[in-house]
Amino acid sequence: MGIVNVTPDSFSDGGAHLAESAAIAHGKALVAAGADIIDVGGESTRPGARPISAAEEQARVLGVVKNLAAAGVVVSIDTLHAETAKAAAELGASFVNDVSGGLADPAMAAAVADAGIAYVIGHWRGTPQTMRNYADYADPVEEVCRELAARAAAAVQAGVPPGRIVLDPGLGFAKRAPHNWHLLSRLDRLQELGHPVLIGASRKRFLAGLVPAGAAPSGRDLPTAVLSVLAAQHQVWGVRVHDVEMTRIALGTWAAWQSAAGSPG
Ligand code: PMM
Repeated sequence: MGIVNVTPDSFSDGGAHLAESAAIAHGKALVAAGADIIDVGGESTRPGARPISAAEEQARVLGVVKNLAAAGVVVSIDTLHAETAKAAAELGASFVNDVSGGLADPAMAAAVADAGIAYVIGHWRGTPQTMRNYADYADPVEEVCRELAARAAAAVQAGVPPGRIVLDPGLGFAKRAPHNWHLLSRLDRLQELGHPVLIGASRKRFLAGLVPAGAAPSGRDLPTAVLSVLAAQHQVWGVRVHDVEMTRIALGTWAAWQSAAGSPG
């Protein structure tokens, strides 16, 4: 899943694709680089980000969704707003990616059910403004699994078929670095919830300690690619990344190793 943030303020690539034409071109370039899905978002959810209205968000993203879907791209709409999810689905989006798992907008799950598309349910606590205060876990893996299972059950209750639900542990959302690493080390536990798992580690702050001090967020693409291979080895359904080309090279390297294993050469 390649990321197109049509935002002025995302931590990782804010402002780079704010013009509609630039965002569309970037989405197409990510497909050419090997992305299967393009995730289009108009609202930054980094800690402390300013919330925006559904109308402001739609002005940023709907033209991008419409153009990419019309070009045959599988589009995911990254939104907290049910109204934006509905509008994007009408324009051809195939997935709603809601990092709040339906907590931000109580109308979200029903909107996804009505639209008949797939639903990526992320784990978070609080809001981007308050989530730092909720990064407190006795057992991060069990607590995230329990809370994600509850969000999935609420979505099913609202009419989303279980087979259309993808779960995402929400790395960095109300989580400190050790929480993220614990979750990555127990992907098997997340998978036991019975849904495909999506991982969004790309360029996140918990990777900063692995690269030279002061490196730009894009300097975290190498540890992101390594994580993508490790996640693939654990049979995750998808990885949400900025640098699709590097991810494809990393996954291709792993696949070459895999395909040689067990063959006589
Ligand atoms: N992270 C961000 C935004 N959307 N969606 C999913 N499903 N999972 C994530 O981890 C996730 C997300 C924040 O990162 P960005 O600002 O680089 O897009």
